Amino acid sequence: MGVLNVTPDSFSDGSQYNQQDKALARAQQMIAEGADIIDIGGESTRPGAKDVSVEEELERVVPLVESIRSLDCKISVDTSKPEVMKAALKAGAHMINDVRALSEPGAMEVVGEFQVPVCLMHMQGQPRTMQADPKYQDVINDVKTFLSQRIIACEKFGITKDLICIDPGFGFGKTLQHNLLLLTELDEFNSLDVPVLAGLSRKSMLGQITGRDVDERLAASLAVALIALQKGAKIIRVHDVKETADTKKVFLATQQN
Ligand code: PT1
Repeated sequence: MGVLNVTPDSFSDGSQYNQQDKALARAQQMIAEGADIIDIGGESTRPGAKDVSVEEELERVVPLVESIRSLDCKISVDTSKPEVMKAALKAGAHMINDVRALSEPGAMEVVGEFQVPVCLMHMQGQPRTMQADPKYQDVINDVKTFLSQRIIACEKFGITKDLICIDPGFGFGKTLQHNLLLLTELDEFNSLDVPVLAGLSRKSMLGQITGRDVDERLAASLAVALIALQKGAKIIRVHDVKETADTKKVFLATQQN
Protein backbone atom coordinates (compact mmCIF):
# COMPACT_ATOMS: atom_id res chain seq x y z
CA MET A 1 0.00 0.00 0.00
CA GLY A 2 1.51 3.28 -1.16
CA VAL A 3 0.79 6.49 0.74
CA LEU A 4 -0.66 9.37 -1.27
CA ASN A 5 -1.24 12.43 0.89
CA VAL A 6 -3.23 15.32 -0.56
CA THR A 7 -2.04 18.31 1.34
CA PRO A 8 -3.97 21.57 1.40
CA ASP A 9 -3.12 24.07 -1.28
CA SER A 10 -1.63 27.15 0.34
CA PHE A 11 -2.04 29.24 -2.85
CA SER A 12 -5.43 30.38 -4.07
CA ASP A 13 -4.31 30.92 -7.66
CA GLY A 14 -5.91 27.83 -9.15
CA SER A 15 -2.81 25.69 -8.70
CA GLN A 16 -5.06 23.01 -7.24
CA TYR A 17 -4.78 21.48 -10.76
CA ASN A 18 -1.07 21.35 -10.37
CA GLN A 19 -1.47 19.55 -7.04
CA GLN A 20 -3.80 17.01 -8.58
CA ASP A 21 -1.42 16.43 -11.51
CA LYS A 22 1.44 15.83 -9.11
CA ALA A 23 -0.62 13.39 -7.06
CA LEU A 24 -1.66 11.44 -10.16
CA ALA A 25 1.96 11.20 -11.33
CA ARG A 26 3.01 10.03 -7.87
CA ALA A 27 0.28 7.35 -7.90
CA GLN A 28 1.44 6.16 -11.34
CA GLN A 29 5.01 5.97 -10.10
CA MET A 30 4.07 3.96 -7.00
CA ILE A 31 2.04 1.50 -9.10
CA ALA A 32 5.00 1.05 -11.48
CA GLU A 33 7.17 0.40 -8.42
CA GLY A 34 4.87 -2.37 -7.18
CA ALA A 35 2.06 -0.85 -5.12
CA ASP A 36 -1.16 -2.88 -5.27
CA ILE A 37 -3.15 -0.31 -3.28
CA ILE A 38 -2.95 3.49 -3.27
CA ASP A 39 -4.05 5.00 0.04
CA ILE A 40 -5.42 8.51 -0.47
CA GLY A 41 -5.45 10.67 2.65
CA GLY A 42 -7.05 14.11 2.90
CA GLU A 43 -6.78 14.43 6.66
CA SER A 44 -3.41 14.36 8.39
CA THR A 45 -3.50 12.05 11.40
CA ARG A 46 0.11 12.36 12.44
CA PRO A 47 0.72 13.50 16.04
CA GLY A 48 -0.34 17.11 16.57
CA ALA A 49 -2.43 17.35 13.38
CA LYS A 50 -5.58 19.47 13.42
CA ASP A 51 -9.05 18.42 12.30
CA VAL A 52 -10.13 19.05 8.71
CA SER A 53 -13.70 19.96 7.71
CA VAL A 54 -15.86 17.60 5.66
CA GLU A 55 -15.92 20.11 2.78
CA GLU A 56 -12.15 20.45 2.69
CA GLU A 57 -11.58 16.71 2.84
CA LEU A 58 -14.11 16.09 0.07
CA GLU A 59 -12.41 18.69 -2.14
CA ARG A 60 -9.04 17.05 -1.64
CA VAL A 61 -10.03 13.40 -1.96
CA VAL A 62 -12.86 12.99 -4.49
CA PRO A 63 -11.14 14.54 -7.56
CA LEU A 64 -8.11 12.36 -6.87
CA VAL A 65 -10.19 9.18 -6.65
CA GLU A 66 -11.73 10.10 -10.01
CA SER A 67 -8.38 10.66 -11.68
CA ILE A 68 -6.73 7.53 -10.23
CA ARG A 69 -9.69 5.26 -11.03
CA SER A 70 -8.35 4.44 -14.49
CA LEU A 71 -5.03 3.18 -13.11
CA ASP A 72 -4.29 -0.47 -12.40
CA CYS A 73 -4.60 -0.46 -8.62
CA LYS A 74 -7.03 -0.65 -5.75
CA ILE A 75 -7.94 2.73 -4.29
CA SER A 76 -8.10 3.03 -0.51
CA VAL A 77 -9.36 6.20 1.14
CA ASP A 78 -7.91 7.12 4.53
CA THR A 79 -10.84 8.82 6.26
CA SER A 80 -13.06 8.65 9.33
CA LYS A 81 -15.90 10.76 7.94
CA PRO A 82 -18.95 8.90 6.63
CA GLU A 83 -19.67 11.71 4.11
CA VAL A 84 -16.17 11.36 2.65
CA MET A 85 -16.43 7.56 2.62
CA LYS A 86 -19.71 7.68 0.71
CA ALA A 87 -18.55 10.26 -1.85
CA ALA A 88 -15.24 8.46 -2.40
CA LEU A 89 -16.93 5.07 -2.84
CA LYS A 90 -19.43 6.60 -5.29
CA ALA A 91 -16.46 8.07 -7.17
CA GLY A 92 -14.91 4.59 -7.49
CA ALA A 93 -12.79 3.97 -4.40
CA HIS A 94 -12.45 0.27 -3.52
CA MET A 95 -11.60 0.32 0.17
CA ILE A 96 -11.84 2.41 3.35
CA ASN A 97 -8.90 2.86 5.71
CA ASP A 98 -10.16 4.31 8.98
CA VAL A 99 -7.76 5.20 11.79
CA ARG A 100 -10.87 5.53 14.00
CA ALA A 101 -12.13 2.02 13.13
CA LEU A 102 -15.59 3.18 11.90
CA SER A 103 -16.42 4.89 15.21
CA GLU A 104 -17.99 8.03 13.69
CA PRO A 105 -21.80 7.86 13.59
CA GLY A 106 -22.87 6.57 10.18
CA ALA A 107 -19.49 5.12 9.16
CA MET A 108 -20.48 1.48 9.80
CA GLU A 109 -23.64 2.01 7.75
CA VAL A 110 -21.74 3.34 4.71
CA VAL A 111 -19.23 0.48 4.62
CA GLY A 112 -22.02 -2.04 5.22
CA GLU A 113 -24.07 -0.57 2.38
CA PHE A 114 -21.21 -0.55 -0.16
CA GLN A 115 -19.78 -3.93 0.98
CA VAL A 116 -16.17 -2.83 0.50
CA PRO A 117 -13.02 -3.89 2.36
CA VAL A 118 -12.14 -1.82 5.41
CA CYS A 119 -9.06 -1.42 7.59
CA LEU A 120 -9.88 -1.01 11.29
CA MET A 121 -7.05 0.74 13.13
CA HIS A 122 -6.45 1.23 16.84
CA MET A 123 -5.80 4.73 18.16
CA GLN A 124 -5.73 5.96 21.75
CA GLY A 125 -7.05 9.54 21.95
CA GLN A 126 -7.08 11.93 18.99
CA PRO A 127 -4.18 12.95 16.71
CA ARG A 128 -3.76 16.44 18.21
CA THR A 129 -3.09 15.15 21.73
CA MET A 130 -2.58 11.37 21.51
CA GLN A 131 1.15 11.41 22.25
CA ALA A 132 0.78 13.43 25.48
CA ASP A 133 0.74 10.49 27.92
CA PRO A 134 -0.29 7.16 26.36
CA LYS A 135 -1.13 4.50 28.96
CA TYR A 136 -2.12 0.83 28.75
CA GLN A 137 -2.65 -1.99 31.21
CA ASP A 138 -1.21 -4.42 28.67
CA VAL A 139 -0.75 -2.85 25.26
CA ILE A 140 -1.03 -6.08 23.23
CA ASN A 141 -4.13 -7.27 25.06
CA ASP A 142 -5.76 -3.81 25.14
CA VAL A 143 -5.29 -3.20 21.41
CA LYS A 144 -6.31 -6.75 20.54
CA THR A 145 -9.47 -6.53 22.65
CA PHE A 146 -10.38 -3.21 21.02
CA LEU A 147 -9.91 -4.60 17.50
CA SER A 148 -11.85 -7.79 18.21
CA GLN A 149 -14.74 -5.68 19.54
CA ARG A 150 -14.69 -3.53 16.42
CA ILE A 151 -14.82 -6.69 14.25
CA ILE A 152 -17.93 -7.81 16.17
CA ALA A 153 -19.48 -4.35 15.78
CA CYS A 154 -18.81 -4.49 12.02
CA GLU A 155 -20.46 -7.89 11.70
CA LYS A 156 -23.69 -6.39 13.12
CA PHE A 157 -23.72 -4.01 10.15
CA GLY A 158 -23.22 -6.76 7.58
CA ILE A 159 -19.48 -6.13 7.28
CA THR A 160 -18.25 -9.71 7.29
CA LYS A 161 -14.76 -10.82 8.26
CA ASP A 162 -13.72 -11.36 4.63
CA LEU A 163 -13.98 -7.55 4.18
CA ILE A 164 -11.96 -6.64 7.26
CA CYS A 165 -8.29 -6.08 7.98
CA ILE A 166 -6.83 -4.79 11.26
CA ASP A 167 -3.98 -2.50 12.22
CA PRO A 168 -2.52 -1.87 15.70
CA GLY A 169 -1.89 1.78 14.76
CA PHE A 170 1.84 2.35 15.24
CA GLY A 171 2.45 5.84 16.66
CA PHE A 172 -1.20 6.51 17.44
CA GLY A 173 -1.21 7.14 21.20
CA LYS A 174 1.80 4.90 21.88
CA THR A 175 5.24 5.33 23.42
CA LEU A 176 8.33 3.83 21.79
CA GLN A 177 8.06 0.94 24.24
CA HIS A 178 4.42 0.32 23.25
CA ASN A 179 5.28 0.46 19.53
CA LEU A 180 8.17 -1.98 19.94
CA LEU A 181 6.01 -4.46 21.84
CA LEU A 182 3.29 -4.24 19.18
CA LEU A 183 5.88 -4.93 16.49
CA THR A 184 7.68 -7.80 18.20
CA GLU A 185 4.35 -9.41 19.07
CA LEU A 186 2.51 -8.48 15.89
CA ASP A 187 1.86 -12.18 15.24
CA GLU A 188 -0.51 -12.12 18.25
CA PHE A 189 -3.01 -10.31 16.02
CA ASN A 190 -3.13 -13.17 13.49
CA SER A 191 -5.39 -15.08 15.89
CA LEU A 192 -8.21 -12.62 15.10
CA ASP A 193 -8.42 -14.38 11.70
CA VAL A 194 -8.30 -11.29 9.50
CA PRO A 195 -5.29 -9.88 7.61
CA VAL A 196 -2.98 -7.54 9.52
CA LEU A 197 -1.91 -4.19 8.01
CA ALA A 198 1.16 -2.42 9.38
CA GLY A 199 2.02 1.27 8.95
CA LEU A 200 5.50 2.05 10.21
CA SER A 201 7.02 3.98 7.31
CA ARG A 202 9.16 6.98 8.39
CA LYS A 203 7.42 7.21 11.78
CA SER A 204 8.92 8.99 14.77
CA MET A 205 9.55 5.69 16.58
CA LEU A 206 12.23 5.12 13.91
CA GLY A 207 13.60 8.59 14.61
CA GLN A 208 13.74 7.76 18.32
CA ILE A 209 15.71 4.58 17.57
CA THR A 210 18.10 5.94 14.92
CA GLY A 211 18.27 9.65 15.73
CA ARG A 212 17.43 10.44 12.09
CA ASP A 213 15.08 13.01 10.58
CA VAL A 214 11.95 11.90 8.76
CA ASP A 215 13.53 11.96 5.28
CA GLU A 216 16.47 9.82 6.44
CA ARG A 217 14.47 6.88 7.76
CA LEU A 218 14.39 4.59 4.70
CA ALA A 219 16.71 1.91 6.06
CA ALA A 220 14.90 1.85 9.39
CA SER A 221 11.55 1.68 7.56
CA LEU A 222 12.71 -1.33 5.53
CA ALA A 223 13.95 -3.05 8.68
CA VAL A 224 10.58 -2.76 10.40
CA ALA A 225 8.70 -3.67 7.18
CA LEU A 226 10.68 -6.93 7.08
CA ILE A 227 9.94 -7.64 10.74
CA ALA A 228 6.23 -6.99 10.16
CA LEU A 229 6.26 -9.39 7.18
CA GLN A 230 8.00 -12.05 9.27
CA LYS A 231 5.28 -11.68 11.90
CA GLY A 232 2.65 -12.31 9.24
CA ALA A 233 1.51 -8.81 8.18
CA LYS A 234 -0.26 -9.01 4.81
CA ILE A 235 -0.33 -5.31 3.88
CA ILE A 236 2.47 -2.82 4.52
CA ARG A 237 1.62 0.90 4.25
CA VAL A 238 4.68 2.76 2.98
CA HIS A 239 6.05 5.87 1.29
CA ASP A 240 8.99 4.08 -0.37
CA VAL A 241 7.29 1.51 -2.57
CA LYS A 242 10.22 0.46 -4.77
CA GLU A 243 12.52 -0.34 -1.85
CA THR A 244 9.79 -2.05 0.18
CA ALA A 245 8.81 -4.18 -2.83
CA ASP A 246 12.41 -5.44 -3.02
CA THR A 247 12.40 -6.12 0.72
CA LYS A 248 9.22 -8.13 0.31
CA LYS A 249 10.68 -10.08 -2.65
CA VAL A 250 13.66 -11.09 -0.52
CA PHE A 251 11.33 -12.10 2.31
CA LEU A 252 9.10 -14.17 -0.04
CA ALA A 253 12.14 -15.88 -1.59
CA THR A 254 13.09 -17.15 1.87
CA GLN A 255 9.56 -18.50 2.37
CA GLN A 256 9.64 -21.04 -0.50
CA ASN A 257 11.57 -23.68 1.46
C1 PT1 B 1 -1.29 3.67 9.81
C2 PT1 B 1 -1.49 5.00 9.35
C3 PT1 B 1 -2.68 5.25 8.60
N1 PT1 B 1 -0.64 6.01 9.61
C4 PT1 B 1 -3.31 3.01 8.79
N2 PT1 B 1 -3.56 4.25 8.33
C5 PT1 B 1 -0.91 7.25 9.18
N3 PT1 B 1 -4.19 2.01 8.54
C6 PT1 B 1 -2.07 7.50 8.43
C7 PT1 B 1 4.82 9.37 13.83
O1 PT1 B 1 4.90 8.85 14.95
O2 PT1 B 1 -0.24 3.34 10.52
N4 PT1 B 1 -2.20 2.72 9.52
N5 PT1 B 1 -2.93 6.51 8.16
C8 PT1 B 1 0.05 8.36 9.50
N6 PT1 B 1 0.04 8.64 10.90
C9 PT1 B 1 1.20 8.87 11.63
C10 PT1 B 1 1.24 8.50 12.97
C11 PT1 B 1 2.31 9.41 11.01
C12 PT1 B 1 2.42 8.66 13.69
C13 PT1 B 1 3.48 9.60 11.73
C14 PT1 B 1 3.55 9.21 13.07
O3 PT1 B 1 5.75 9.98 13.30
